[in-house]
Amino acid sequence: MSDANRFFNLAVAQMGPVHLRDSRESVVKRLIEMLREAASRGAKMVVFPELALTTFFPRYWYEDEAEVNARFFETQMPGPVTQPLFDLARELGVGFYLGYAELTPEGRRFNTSILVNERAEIVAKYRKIHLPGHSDHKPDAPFQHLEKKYFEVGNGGYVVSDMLGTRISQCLCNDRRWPETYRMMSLQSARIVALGYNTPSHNIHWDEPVHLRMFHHLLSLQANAYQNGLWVAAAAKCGKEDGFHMIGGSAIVAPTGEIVAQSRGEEDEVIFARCDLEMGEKFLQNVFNFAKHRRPEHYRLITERVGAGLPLSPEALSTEI
Ligand code: ING
Repeated sequence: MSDANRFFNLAVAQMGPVHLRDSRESVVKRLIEMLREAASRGAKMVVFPELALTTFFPRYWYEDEAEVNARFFETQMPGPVTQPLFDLARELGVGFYLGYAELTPEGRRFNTSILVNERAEIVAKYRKIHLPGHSDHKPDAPFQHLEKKYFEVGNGGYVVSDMLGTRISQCLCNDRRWPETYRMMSLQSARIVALGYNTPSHNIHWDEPVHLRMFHHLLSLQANAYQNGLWVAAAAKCGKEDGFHMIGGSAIVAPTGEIVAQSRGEEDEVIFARCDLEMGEKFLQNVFNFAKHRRPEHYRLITERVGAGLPLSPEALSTEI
């Protein structure tokens, strides 16, 4: 692999809070600033957060679905407000990942992200598969987490695209906690995974110690980057949105599992790494040589069962009988 193709300059653009009162125009202005900064540092691609254009609205219960759709969802991508971001990306020759709420012409709603190449063409669209939270109103909770109310489960699977001289895939927030997400990508020979997230620091379901939010966020990125020979770039939207705090910790993680760049604060912040795309190979040729070492005949339950059930009998588990 020539040096030109071997090294990939990757940026993550963390966003500070987006408040209910913030216009999409003001948000796009912030994204453009960070795109410029990333390009000035030679980035080939910039990763923006999940639901980057609005506040994390699943924290609110709305009776009126039409109001939610009008206020928080995009019917066009790019649309009039986001077009300037695409135009600048094309001018600078920089690709990007962007998370947003998608409303289809048929009225279907998804928590969506896109991968855009250096010509500002949308190469791939991803619709979030692991939707956390609930769909019912929890009036006693300090805030809601209504992704199961406002979004459908994604219907496009995990796509890996040849773009920007390598193979890139994408997911969203809660997906990063599930090993199946990354395995689906590494079995398709992805080299880089881009993801955005909005992670409340407070757990509304039980009194989880707050330090665990950051620990589990980074653990999920590091373990799965290592176990799949992937570079993982994660962009937070964080800080206090109308008083509701979300964790920062945007990071770029190497296939070694090591964090090579991490945000310091909880405002708009660009972090950067020069990714050696050959690094993953070392692990995928040896420790995690899937073709040599994986044994799917022993993994059947992973796709056959949804929830945990009773143990299987030795006969059912045996590949001999
Ligand atoms: N947010 C959170 C996330 O997965 C969450 C929700 C936090 C679920 C912690 C479980 C534990 O990071 C989104 N948007 O998925």
